[in-house]
Amino acid sequence: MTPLTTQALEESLSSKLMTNFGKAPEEATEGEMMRASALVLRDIMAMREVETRKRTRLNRKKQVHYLSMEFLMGRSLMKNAYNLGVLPQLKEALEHLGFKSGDIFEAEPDAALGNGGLGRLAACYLDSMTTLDIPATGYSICYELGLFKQKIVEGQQVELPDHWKDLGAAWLLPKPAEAQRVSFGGTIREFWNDGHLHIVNENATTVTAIPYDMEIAGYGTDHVNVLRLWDARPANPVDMNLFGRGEYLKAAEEQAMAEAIAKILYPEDNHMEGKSLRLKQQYFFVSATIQSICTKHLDTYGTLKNFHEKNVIQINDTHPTLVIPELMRVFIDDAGMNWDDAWSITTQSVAYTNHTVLAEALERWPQTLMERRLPRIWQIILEISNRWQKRIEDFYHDPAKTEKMAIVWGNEVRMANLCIAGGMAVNGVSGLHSDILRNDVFRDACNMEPQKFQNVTNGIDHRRWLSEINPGLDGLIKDLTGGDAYLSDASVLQKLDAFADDKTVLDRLAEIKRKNKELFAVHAKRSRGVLLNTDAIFDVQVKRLHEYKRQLLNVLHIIALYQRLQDNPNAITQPHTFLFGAKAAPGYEVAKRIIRLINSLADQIDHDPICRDKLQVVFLENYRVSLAEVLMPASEVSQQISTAGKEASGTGNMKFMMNGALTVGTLDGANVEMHDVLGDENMFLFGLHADEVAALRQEGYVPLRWYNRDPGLRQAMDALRTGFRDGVSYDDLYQRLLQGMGGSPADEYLLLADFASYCEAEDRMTATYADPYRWNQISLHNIARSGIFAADRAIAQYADNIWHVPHK
Ligand code: 26W
Repeated sequence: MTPLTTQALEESLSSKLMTNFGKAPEEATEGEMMRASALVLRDIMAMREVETRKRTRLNRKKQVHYLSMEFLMGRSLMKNAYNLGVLPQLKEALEHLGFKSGDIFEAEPDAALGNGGLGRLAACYLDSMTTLDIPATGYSICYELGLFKQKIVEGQQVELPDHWKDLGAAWLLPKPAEAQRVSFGGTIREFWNDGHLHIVNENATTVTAIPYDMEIAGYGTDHVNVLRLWDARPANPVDMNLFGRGEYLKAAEEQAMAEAIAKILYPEDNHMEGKSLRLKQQYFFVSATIQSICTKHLDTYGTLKNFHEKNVIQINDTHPTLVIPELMRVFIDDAGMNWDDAWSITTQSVAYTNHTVLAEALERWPQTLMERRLPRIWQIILEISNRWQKRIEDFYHDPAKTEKMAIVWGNEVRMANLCIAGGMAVNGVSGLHSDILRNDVFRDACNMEPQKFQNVTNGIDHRRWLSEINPGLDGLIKDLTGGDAYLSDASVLQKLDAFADDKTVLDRLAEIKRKNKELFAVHAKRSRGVLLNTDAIFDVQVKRLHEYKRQLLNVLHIIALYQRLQDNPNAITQPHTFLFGAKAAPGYEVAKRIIRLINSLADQIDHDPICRDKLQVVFLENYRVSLAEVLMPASEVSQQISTAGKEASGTGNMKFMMNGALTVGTLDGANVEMHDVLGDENMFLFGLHADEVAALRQEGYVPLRWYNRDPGLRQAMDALRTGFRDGVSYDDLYQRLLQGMGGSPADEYLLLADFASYCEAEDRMTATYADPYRWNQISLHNIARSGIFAADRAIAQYADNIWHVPHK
């Protein structure tokens, strides 16, 4: 690796500023300096990328293609400098040129090309695949607007557009020579020639896909991979015939359709809407990607017959499912293969990861939409579906099973079933979740092809989520474990367990947390004007807002605490600050009401002198990757309180754990594996287990019974109806829990059933906090045992068990 000196960086920065912005360092804005820094690092990575590609080609290595509609990258400047081993030098160079390096890092916008867990996972995995020297490429859409920015106005969420590219495009390397053409609509004509059936798509609308590559540097390696983001352009800028006839609008139509494709990221998380534009986005990026992979493969090998030996396509949930019929299309229509050969290669190339069991999130597309927008793809899907159905019938001889497992049924295309039929592997993202897939959601398919079903528990990039964002803790770990080995082998963290009775170590740990809390308080004051009490427990729930994640349960408990305080001003001895951060999908009304409720409650508590220095609630606006990066190191309590069986894994839970926060949680998703390594004594478990949830639903859950039985619960619930000092009533939420509304059952996510148990867990947690020695001990155990949640471990499992590619 080429060590880059401070002086060399200074010179490169000055020259980039000059050539790109025509400015000397003293004239440049922070934004310009941030872009110049990106360009300097991009140059280094581009050179290494070329070398990496050469090695891959020369050694005929198998490649991984990771397809995802979302990559929630966040900021890249500090991350890339860190991985390239030049972070200290870059900071110094920036200071020498008259800038505060912190301000330059802050000037970078988050690349928010994702909603939440699924998108952030893809970003962490790019880092690990690269660090483990796996030849891998990520593929997605180069959205013009990332996930909306959230403003809170009078307690309510307002969405603003996120023009991330204004500065963020500095990372993007356009590769127009590798553009692809993607066809929509038109009609299919079949004809025989030279004894072959030929299929052509006529009168289709063509969109050009232009790749923009974002370089990904690994840690401790020269290996560089890329994230390829496709932008959409009209293939024919204007229809000159129409234009000549004066039909200007019509002439521009194709252009508008093309440009709409890469305009926005859909902000729905865990809720499927059958929007035609979304389907176009999916096919657009899938088709461009498959053509790009096949072109490169042909360049190297001259045939597609060995495609599966040299490529594996991992799809992040069902959003890129169309890779299956698209591969078939290329193999059959373009390469002239017969169906059986094409199917054999396809089904040995594609692997599918499922990330949710929520029924409303499972993708189903109307047949008519497929037929009209993607006529050739529809033909292929129908053929796959017919053959699959025959297999099910031969295996089960049971119409009920056929109906459940069918791909095309009731005028819909079910994407998950298409993935199961056309993929070589199906995996869930935590032990519990994979069990639920095998025994419940995909039970019949699993019974037919058990070898396909696997588990790979999620992981996070511990270099970003620990070392980079928590330098204090990073320093302690390096001191205690004797160096930086833990950066490339997270299991080294286990060594920390040996210091659980070492008072000086525990004191240092406490001191690091205290400093991080203060840093966060400064950040909150500066960015939002909120004053945080750093003597209080920082009790945090940050994640997308969804009913199954039960932010409302957290709220009910806080209301109960507040009411306790009303009855007895000495009821709280330990100051407690509850922090929330969450974006709601813009069309998800209930989620938006819950945000408003949190803000109403925060305002009430803020204005009640009884709560001073005792109780505080803060809603953090615009929760995003870069906010999480300051919040995680400062957090003491991690709220992971979803209804058991609903959170596929969770990854925020892992970030908190690595930064020494203690978890209050249900036995759901990866919390189960967390509990396996921590035991009851090192986390605060509560609530029904997944099987008990199922049983309670089975016998008929009546939340009113819990309401009637528990006066504390009743009082907290009733406060929803009356509301708080701003006069807003939350009777709608109250009714939703007790009565159910608009077809959804009363208290669908069992908040009332878990309320008492949750309050009790929070009490246990607060009592433990009163014993700092014990608390810090638990915190240390959490950090020590978090190594299993490193993305490196997860990627090694994908590589060994699903992709069959070698790795470092
Ligand atoms: C079609 C609309 C839509 C959009 C996004 C449906 C489903 C999704 C995602 C699959 C939702 C998601 O992000 N799931 C989360 O994935 C994480 C990574 O595996 C898990 O840790 C979370 O538990 C899961 O909710």
